[in-house]
Amino acid sequence: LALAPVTAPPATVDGFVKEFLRELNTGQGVALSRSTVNDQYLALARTVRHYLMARWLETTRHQRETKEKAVGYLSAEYLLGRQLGNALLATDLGEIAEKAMAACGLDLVTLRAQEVEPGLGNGGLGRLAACFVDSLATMSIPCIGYGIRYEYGIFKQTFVDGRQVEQPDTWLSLGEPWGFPHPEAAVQVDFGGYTETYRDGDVERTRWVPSWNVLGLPYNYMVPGYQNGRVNTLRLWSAQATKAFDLAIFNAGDYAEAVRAQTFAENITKVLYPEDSTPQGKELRLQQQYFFVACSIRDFINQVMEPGFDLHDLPERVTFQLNDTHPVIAVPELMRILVDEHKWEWDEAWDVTKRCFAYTCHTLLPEALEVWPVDLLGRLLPRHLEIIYQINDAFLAEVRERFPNDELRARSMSIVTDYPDRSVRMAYLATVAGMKVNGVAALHSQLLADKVLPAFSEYWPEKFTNVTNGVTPRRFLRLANPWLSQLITDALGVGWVTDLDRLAELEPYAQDEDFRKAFREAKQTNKERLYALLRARDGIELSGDHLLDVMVKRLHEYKRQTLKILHIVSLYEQIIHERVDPTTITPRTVVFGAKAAPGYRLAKEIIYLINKVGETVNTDPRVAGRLQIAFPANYNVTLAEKLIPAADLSEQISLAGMEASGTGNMKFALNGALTIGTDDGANVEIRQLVGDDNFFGFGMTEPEVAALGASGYQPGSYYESNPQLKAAIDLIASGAFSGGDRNAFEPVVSNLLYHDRFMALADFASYVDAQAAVEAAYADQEAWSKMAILNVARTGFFSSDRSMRDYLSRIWRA
Ligand code: 26Q
Repeated sequence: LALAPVTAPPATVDGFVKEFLRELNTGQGVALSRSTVNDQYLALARTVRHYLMARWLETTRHQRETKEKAVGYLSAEYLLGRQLGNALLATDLGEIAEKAMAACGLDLVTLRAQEVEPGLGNGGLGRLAACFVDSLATMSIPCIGYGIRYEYGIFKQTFVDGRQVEQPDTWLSLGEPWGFPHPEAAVQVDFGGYTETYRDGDVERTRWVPSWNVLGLPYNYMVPGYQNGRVNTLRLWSAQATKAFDLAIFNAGDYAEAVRAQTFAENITKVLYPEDSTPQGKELRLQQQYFFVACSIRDFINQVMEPGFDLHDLPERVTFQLNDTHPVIAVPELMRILVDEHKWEWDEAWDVTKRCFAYTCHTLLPEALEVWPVDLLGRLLPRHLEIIYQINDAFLAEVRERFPNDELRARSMSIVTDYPDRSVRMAYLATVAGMKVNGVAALHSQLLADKVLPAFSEYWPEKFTNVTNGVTPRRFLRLANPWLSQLITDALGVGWVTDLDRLAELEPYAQDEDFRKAFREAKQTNKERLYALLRARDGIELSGDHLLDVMVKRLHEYKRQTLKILHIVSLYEQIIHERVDPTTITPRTVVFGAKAAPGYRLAKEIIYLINKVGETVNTDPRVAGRLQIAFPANYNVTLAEKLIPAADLSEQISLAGMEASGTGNMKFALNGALTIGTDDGANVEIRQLVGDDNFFGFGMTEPEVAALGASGYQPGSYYESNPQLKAAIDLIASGAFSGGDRNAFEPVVSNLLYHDRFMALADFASYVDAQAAVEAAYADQEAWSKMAILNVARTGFFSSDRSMRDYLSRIWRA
């Protein structure tokens, strides 16, 4: 039998048309003349998939042959964004596809708009995972991304009378052309039950006797490198009922019970938890975590490694990178496999395990640190709980040996804590087990070591490192901003797409009048494209040649959308009370995008406030042409790709010491927006790189924040002593934005006046000054363009390719 190698269809317009029609006709059973846009989109996606397939098989074969060390990226979230555009770019088939569709009488842009993005993440952490797998594929580095195929991703946000209402995200309902199910590689995952000891020769061993199980069904997604012939794998797991489980019940004659059991199993991957901080200790969430991690470890050992592979070599073949603590249960799982199933000695197993994992922390907020109650863990994963205890005992014994008579220290480092309830601190487990621990920006890594895990960084100083986040220039510059990309390519050639440091060569162009003009034209084109989209998508009418001021990110008190709204209200108040000469005002359009966690009450009140302020401002003739506000619902990756390239001003205004890194900040700077920002997260590094003259910095520094907190912060004193601030808050409280209802915004107003945990009032004056500096700078368009171009030229550092090089040299190859 001749085994012909899998080959891609010919990369010609003709070849593409043939493949497309074959997909549509024989793949889907639809005639072109009778097909819907969705039929056409699906056929197009499957066509592009065919071009990738040969490369994917070749990548997998090559990997098996070379046995190169791989990265196993373990993440509960991947916020991928639309796939088609990226796949066309990676394969360089964009032009061919466009012509091929035209030959069929179809419009590629229309078909691309049909794709529903997989929103399998909440925000920054999930999008970071998607950028990282893109970079690894582009750099030809072996990586398998492991995660969860949620049936419902992040909810769809709608506004009803200005309030957020959530709708389920039915991303799979129109068909999903990018995922390949592999039922033959399904994995069983056990839960519950108890443990028991037994004699095995002359050793006593423990075994886990679980009480129920589910099946993990893998779906493969292709992760194409940028025009390099490489296609890595993203493997997302879907939960299914096991046959044995429901057969037994079926045979007992209880059909309804059997169906219920099936639903129970499939619940595990039903929906993404939409909280991205203050995690509730929900049992289903722990089930999700263990489910995907157990599937992934098993898959890597049994499917990815060659048969007969010696597990002692595992650390030479993989690093499992833990994307926050969500997958940390992988640590006791690997220990369980080695000790219980392979019957290794504890020390031998621990030596291998601790060389297989590294941990990335993404927060500083104490309430965002995951903690699992011992009774819950013990009920769901009794053997894992025992193993965690044993890891902790061995670790604390070591601590006590190194620091005798320092019980306070040992207790402060214990993985298991008794207060407020007996529970497991997952960040501590990850730190003890990981060979490295990293924060996601320089400032964050410093604070992580000094404030969150001080005892551990003292104990293992060499374990702690920083890797500043990055973003993929393919999606967020090349794809999202074709006009600026063309300008850059005209100046530098195409190499910058995979070598973003080359943007530095743009620096002299900031002095070039023609280049600046072309740069402004590109920005204008992006604004018009955005306004057309918002008109069609949301019925939002924006007009005029305004400064476009954008704040897009999850809604959180610490990110301080309220500070932004106070500034807007203040501008409005000054105009309507004729405190400013209207002709001196820089016309400004402010765009918000933000989802609130459904259970986060105050965040939802802030959304309501933004919408109501927008309604009032946008319909008040006194400010017409000077100030307008847009808050399109359901901010997601697809909208980000249109919004970010259009922005003039990027709002990065979190309280210093709270935002671990931010990655939106990087996307804006790379697209030539100037940042107004605090000294927080990666803003610090952006400011250093672009220079103080090209950055609008304001607000307290982290040490100043700490000092103010320690001295007893009183927001009321700022309200009393700053008339501009008082006027803004009073206007909100007066009912001016709520048809006279003085209670409408009471939760937000009283929180600001009496609590203000994130010190918005303390930074208000400084923020307003910085905004005035923005207006002055924007008045000189030539000078502004220079600053904007310098932002692009000096932020190549924030490519996620660079982040990957840092992970390689500091963690994966360390
Ligand atoms: C945990 C347990 C239970 C339920 C939900 C969660 C959960 C889910 C998502 C906790 C946190 C998240 C997401 C956190 C996140 O997105 N953090 C952001 O990570 C970015 C990438 O490093 C940073 O740039 C941001 O600063 C950080 O806020």
